[in-house]
Amino acid sequence: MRTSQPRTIYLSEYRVPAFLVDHVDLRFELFENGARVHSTLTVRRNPEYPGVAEHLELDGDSLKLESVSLDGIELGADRYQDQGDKLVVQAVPDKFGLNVVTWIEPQNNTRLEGLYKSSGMFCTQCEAEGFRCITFFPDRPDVMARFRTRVEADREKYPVLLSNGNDVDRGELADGRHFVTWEDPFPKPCYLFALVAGDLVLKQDTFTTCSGRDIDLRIYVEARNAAKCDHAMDSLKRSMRWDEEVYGREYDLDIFMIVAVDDFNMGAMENKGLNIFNSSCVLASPETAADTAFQRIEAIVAHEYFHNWSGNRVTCRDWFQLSLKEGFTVFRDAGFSADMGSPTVKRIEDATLMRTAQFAEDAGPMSHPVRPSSYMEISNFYTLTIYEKGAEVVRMIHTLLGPELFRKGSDLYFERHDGQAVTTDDFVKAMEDASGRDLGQFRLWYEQAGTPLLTVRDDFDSEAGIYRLTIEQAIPDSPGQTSKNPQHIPFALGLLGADGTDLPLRLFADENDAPSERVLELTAARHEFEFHGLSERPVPSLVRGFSAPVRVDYPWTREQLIFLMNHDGDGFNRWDAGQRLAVDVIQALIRGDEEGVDERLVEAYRSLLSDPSLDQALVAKMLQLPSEAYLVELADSADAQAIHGARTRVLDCLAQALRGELLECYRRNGDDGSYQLTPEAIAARSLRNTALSWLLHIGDREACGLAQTQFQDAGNMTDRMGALRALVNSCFVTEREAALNDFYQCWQDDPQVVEQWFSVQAASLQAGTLNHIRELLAHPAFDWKNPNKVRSVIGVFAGQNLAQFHQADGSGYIFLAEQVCRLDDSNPQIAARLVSPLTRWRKFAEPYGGKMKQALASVRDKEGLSKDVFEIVHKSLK
Ligand code: 0A1
Ligand code: ZN
Repeated sequence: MRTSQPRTIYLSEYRVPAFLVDHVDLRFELFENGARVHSTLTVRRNPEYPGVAEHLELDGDSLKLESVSLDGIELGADRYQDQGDKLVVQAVPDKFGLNVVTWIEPQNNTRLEGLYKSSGMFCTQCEAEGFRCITFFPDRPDVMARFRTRVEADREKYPVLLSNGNDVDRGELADGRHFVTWEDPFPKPCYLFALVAGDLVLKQDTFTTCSGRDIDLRIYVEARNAAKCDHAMDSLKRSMRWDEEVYGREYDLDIFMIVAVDDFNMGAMENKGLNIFNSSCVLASPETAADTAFQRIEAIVAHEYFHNWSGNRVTCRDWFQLSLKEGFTVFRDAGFSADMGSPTVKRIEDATLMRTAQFAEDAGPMSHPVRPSSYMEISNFYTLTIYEKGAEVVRMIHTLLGPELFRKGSDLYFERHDGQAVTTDDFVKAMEDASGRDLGQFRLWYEQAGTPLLTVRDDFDSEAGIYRLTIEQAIPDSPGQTSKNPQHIPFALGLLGADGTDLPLRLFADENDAPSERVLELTAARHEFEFHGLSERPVPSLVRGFSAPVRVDYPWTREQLIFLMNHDGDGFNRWDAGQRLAVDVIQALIRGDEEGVDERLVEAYRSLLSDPSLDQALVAKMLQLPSEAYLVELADSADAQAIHGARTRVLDCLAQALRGELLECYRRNGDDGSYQLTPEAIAARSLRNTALSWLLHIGDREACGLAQTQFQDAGNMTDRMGALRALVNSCFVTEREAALNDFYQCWQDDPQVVEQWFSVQAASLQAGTLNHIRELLAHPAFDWKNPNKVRSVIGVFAGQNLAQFHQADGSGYIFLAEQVCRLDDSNPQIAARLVSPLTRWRKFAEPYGGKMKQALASVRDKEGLSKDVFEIVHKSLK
C-alpha cells in the first residue's frame, strides 16, 4: 500500500510566481540510449511577488541532473539541492542566466508524459505537468517565456526534426547527425512546448488568411499513412476560415504543423504551431474509418486549432482555470461542427454525452465544479465537467447575451488578455463589460458542482385563459458542498396548441406580438410564470435545445410525449420526447408495472421508419433507443441485468413488429457507391445499419444474408463495420466467426482498423465475452504499452458493455481491478481513467454495488499506487 498520502493542492493557496523566465534556450541531443537536454533560462525576479524569495525553485520529475551553471559559472553542489521533484538554487541574484543539463530516457518512458518514443519516433506531451520530465523548470502556466529549441539527432533515423514556431537554422554535424533550430516568437507556458524527431512524410497545403498571409500547412505521418491525411487537412482549412468568420481570429505564425503518433494518452494536444495528435484522431480514409471517426477528426482538428487563441494566446493562470480554455474551446468546436453538419444532430449528441456521462460524473464521488478548488493530480481533472459542462456554461452566456453581444465579449476578452495567463472570472468579466449584463449570480455555475434539478408543474385556468408554470430548482449536495444557492438558468420554453403549432407566450394579458418561444431566466429557488390569452391547455416544450445542463422533472403523459415527438417546433425536443417515451416504457418493464411493450411506442417508431418526408438525420437519431448507460444514470439503484433485459425486450418487440418497415428502410437507404459526409448521407448509412442490427438482433435469416453481402461488398468502413457489428451481436455463430476472421486477415496491418476490430468484440453482447476479452489481451496485435489498444479492449468492455461487465459474481470487476493494477505501474494516467466504472458502485443495486466496492478496495491496497489512481480510488471509497 502507498505509505504517504499525496499532497492536495488548493486554489486558495495560489501565489504569483517568485521568478519569471523571459527566454528559454533548449538543446536536445537525442540518442538511442537517452537524451541530453541543455536548458538555459533567462530569469528575473517577479516585481509582483510579495516578499523576497531567496532561492529559485524549479520543478522536476525523473531527471538525472548533470550540471547547474549560473551566469556561465558551474555551481558546486553546496549551491543547489536536487530534491528529485525540485531543484533549489540558493541565493540567486535579481536577474541571471541559469544553465541546467539533464539526462533523460525517452525510450523507457511508458507514462507518455514528457519526451518519449512512439513507433521509433521521439515526441512530447507536456500538458499538464510533463515539461518537468524533460528539464527542471517552473512548470506552471503563468510562467510564459520565448522558446528557442535546437534538436540534434541521427540524420538517417530522424530526418524530420520539429519544434514550435519557425525553423531558423539547420545543418550537418559529425557522425551522421544533423540539427534544426526552431524559434517561437510568442511567449508561452511550458505545457505548450513540443518536439518531434522521426522518419515522417509530409502532406502539405496552404491557407491564405483574411489579411492575405499565406500559411504553410503540414501534416507529418509515417509513410504508410500518407493516404489518410486529406480529411484532417480539409478540416483544418475549414476551421481556419470559420474562426476568422465567426470569431474574427486569424492564425499568427507562418507555419502550422500536425503530427500523428500512435502512442498517446489523450486525443490530441494544441502545442503552439505543432499540434500532436493520437493517430486515431487524425488519420482517416473511407475504407478504414467510420463516419463517427470522420466527425471526431473534424471536431478535434478544429478544437486543437481553435486553442491557438482560446488557450495559447490567452492561457490559464493555474490549472484550476482549466475550463477557461477547455470549456470555451469545446463551445467553439461545437459551433463549428454544428455549422459544418446538422445543428440539431450535433446538439443531440452533446446533450446525450452530458446527460449520460457528465451528469453521472457530477453525481458521483469525483464530482467537482467547473472551476475546482482542490486536486491531488491535475491529470485526473481533464473531465467531462471541465470540458463539456464548461462548454455548456459558455453556451448559456451566449444564450443570455445573444450572438452579437457574445461576440463583443469574446473580442474584448482576446484583446484585453492577449499574451496573458488568466482566470475564468476574467472571461466572465469581459462578457459582462462588453454586454452591460450582470453575471454575478451566473458565476455560481463555475463554483458549485452538481446538476440542478428543475421540478416543473403547471395548471390551466380555462375561465381566465391563463396557463401557470411553477419551476423550482434544487442542486444536490456534492463532496465538500452542501446547501447550494440557486443558479442563474436560461430556460427556453414553447407552448404547443392542439393543432401542434407554437402559441404566443403572453406574459401580460394585453401583450401584442408576443414571441412563440422565450428564454425565461431562473434566478430564484421558485418561480411562477403566467401565460395569458390561451383558449386551451397547451402542451409545454421545456428547456428547448437543452438550453441549460439541468434535469427536468415534469409529469408528461405518454400522449403528450407522442404529440411532442410529432409536432414540437424544436427538433431537439422532438427527439427528447421520443427518448422520454422510450425511457418510460423501459422503466415500467423494469419495475414490473407493465407486462408488455406499449403499442404506442411501436406505432411511434413505425411512423418514424416509414415517413421519408421527415428529416432523416433526426429520424436516424430518434431511432436510437436510450442507452443502457443513460438508463443506469436515471435509476436510483441500478440493476444492470434488469436494465439490459428490459431494453432488450423493447428492441425485440420493435424489431419483430416492424420487420417489414425495417427491411424497407434498409432497401430505401441502400449504398449508392459514393462516400459523402453530408448529414443526409450519414443519416442514410446510420438508418440502414440500425435496420440491419435490429433485424439481426431477432435472428432474421434474410437480414443475416444482407449483412454478409454488405460486409463483403461495402465500399466504406461505416457499412463494413455496421454489418460486422450486427453479425457479432447476432445468434449466427458461424457467420459471425467467419466475418471476424476475414476482417482481421484483411486489416491486420492497420492499427486504427485493428482497434475497431478489438472494440466490436469488447462490446459484444454474447455470453462469455469476459473469457474472450482475456483471449484478446493475449492476441499478438494487443499491446499493453499502447493506450488505444488498452482502451479498445478493456475500456470498451468496462465502460460500454453493461451486461457483460456487470456479472452478478463480480468477475468483470475483479478483471478490471487486475488490469488497472497492472497498468498503474507503466501508465498511471491510463490506469486512472480505466478505473472509473468501478467508482460508480453506489449507483448499483446488490450484488453489483458491493462487489464493485470490493474490487475498488483491492486496487486501493496495491503496493506503490500512483498518485493518479490513489486520488480516484480514495475519493470513491470515502
Ligand atoms: N489540451 C488537450 C488535451 C490534453 C490534455 C491533457 C493531456 O495530458 C494530460 C494531453 C492532452 C485538448 O484539450 O485537446
Ligand atoms: Zn482542449
